[in-house]
Amino acid sequence: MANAKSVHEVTYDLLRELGLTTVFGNPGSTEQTFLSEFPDDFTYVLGLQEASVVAMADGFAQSTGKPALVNVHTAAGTGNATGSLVAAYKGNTPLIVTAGQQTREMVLCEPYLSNPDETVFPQPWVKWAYQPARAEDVPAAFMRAYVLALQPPAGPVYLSIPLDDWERPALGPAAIRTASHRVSPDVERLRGFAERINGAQRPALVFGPEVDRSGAWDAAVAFAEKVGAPVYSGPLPDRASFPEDHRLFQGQLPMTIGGVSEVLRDHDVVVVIGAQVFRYYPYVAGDYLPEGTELLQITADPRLTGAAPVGDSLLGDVLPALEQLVDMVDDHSDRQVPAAQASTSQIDLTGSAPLTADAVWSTLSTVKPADSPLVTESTSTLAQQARFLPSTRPASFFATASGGIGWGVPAAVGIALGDRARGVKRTVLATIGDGSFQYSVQAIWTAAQHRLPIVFVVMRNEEYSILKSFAVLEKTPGVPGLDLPGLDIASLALGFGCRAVNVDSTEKLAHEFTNALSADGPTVIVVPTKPQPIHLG
Ligand SMILES: Cc1ncc(C[n+]2csc(CCOP(=O)(O)OP(=O)(O)O)c2C)c(N)n1
Ligand SMILES: [Mg+2]
Repeated sequence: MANAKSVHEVTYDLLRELGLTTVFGNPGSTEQTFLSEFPDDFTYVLGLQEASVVAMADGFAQSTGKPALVNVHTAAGTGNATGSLVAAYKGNTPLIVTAGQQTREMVLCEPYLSNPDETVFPQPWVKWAYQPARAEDVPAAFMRAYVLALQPPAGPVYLSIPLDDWERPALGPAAIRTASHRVSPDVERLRGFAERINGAQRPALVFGPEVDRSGAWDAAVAFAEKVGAPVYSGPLPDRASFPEDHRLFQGQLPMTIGGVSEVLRDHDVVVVIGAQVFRYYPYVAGDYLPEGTELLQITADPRLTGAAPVGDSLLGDVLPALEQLVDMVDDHSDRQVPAAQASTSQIDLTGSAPLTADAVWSTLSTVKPADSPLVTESTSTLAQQARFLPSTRPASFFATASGGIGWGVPAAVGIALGDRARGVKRTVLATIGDGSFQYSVQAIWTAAQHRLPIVFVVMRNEEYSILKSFAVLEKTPGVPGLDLPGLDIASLALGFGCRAVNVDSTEKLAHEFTNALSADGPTVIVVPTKPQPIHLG
């Protein structure tokens, strides 16, 4: 055993084989034994707080379509990371999150900065949490973590590794394994679904984030066109899954039980593909489905088949499901589908500050390059985004899957890093509320250090605007803590090393946005905006 490789060497060999050569992290004393002798062909992406570290890795994995590797500091770092883990779990992002642990010699007596109950702490937001029973098991534990992270439904996994494991002799080279990334649907049941779709008079389709994630955008279009049915997006999507300028597209379903039921009233069969039934948010009572409407669901996630309150479900990856289903359904491509009702609300394009949400989004629609992906976390202006900047391409729309804010800024950074890693040149547009901008603000430092092509447009309405609309819905006057005075966001951005500019008119917004497109690094554009009250019921 004198010349045996160390656990450190064998693990790095394995990570290299698996293509996991980018480590997103924030280091501590318990991680330095892993990071020691960091190989030249690996990249360490430093995030200044763990919420940013994990959400950057999430964006990176979503851009590259591959798992990403994270390293955080024992219990304290895991705690900071947890909000972002929730989003990765809900968004089916394959992440291998590692954390250091105090040395095995001392761990029983709970030294400073140890991670007791290390496999319990990240639950339930990881698919698997493990601390190897022996140092020699570390490489194989990584292999198992990789397989589990990718296997449907994909998601984060967690490894806690005692700091003294890395220098121990390894058992030998790690066994490299593969596992399937897709689980095919049961064909018999798919045929049954096809028959019910063929028997429908007025079917409707609802597509959700799994469609885009599984590369099924074109398959969804082909299926919808053959069925000749109106298409909705599930509520609060974290990815767009259908061209939102397509003649069949009707918009997003409402976020409430009552609202969804109302919209689906005229349909006899509703087919939900790659989405939860449904991602409800405010409680507005009603029937889950209108009388006489049947619901069919196809998803790769057994939690979502379980959570559906109504309907019949089929478990399986949506790409093979759509590819098979399209050959099983009758051709109704000539069925008349009325175009979506365009919003009739008046557009307020007030040209000087504070700008309306309409003015900001319509201006962005005139200057955003067609290939720029949109990352959005501007909670009170979802309607303006849908109206002025619909998604028309795959892998071009990203939002938090959990509803926790503080995901958008670091995710935009990760997406830009992922684009660069796979050789794609495009500028990321991140539209962020002034409240949401603060939660993981330090991610913009990473963007500046890597000179990433990102334009952050921060809507400075000086409040948590959506929560004021919730106060109306919930009839809760007098809630404190909803105003945000005294934040100089451009100065913050400058302090983190970004270009930053305040704009006070639509012309200046357009001008600065265009300048930012050719800048060598990220720009933060701060736009004073009028609060945007919305009707949530
Ligand atoms: C981690 C987290 N904390 C708190 C909330 C509750 N919350 C939802 S929206 C919101 C305010 C968002 O404000 P801003 O980004 O300024 O957008 P606006 O509503 O003003 O458009 C808050 C605090 C949340 N969703 N996630
Ligand atoms: Mg705000």
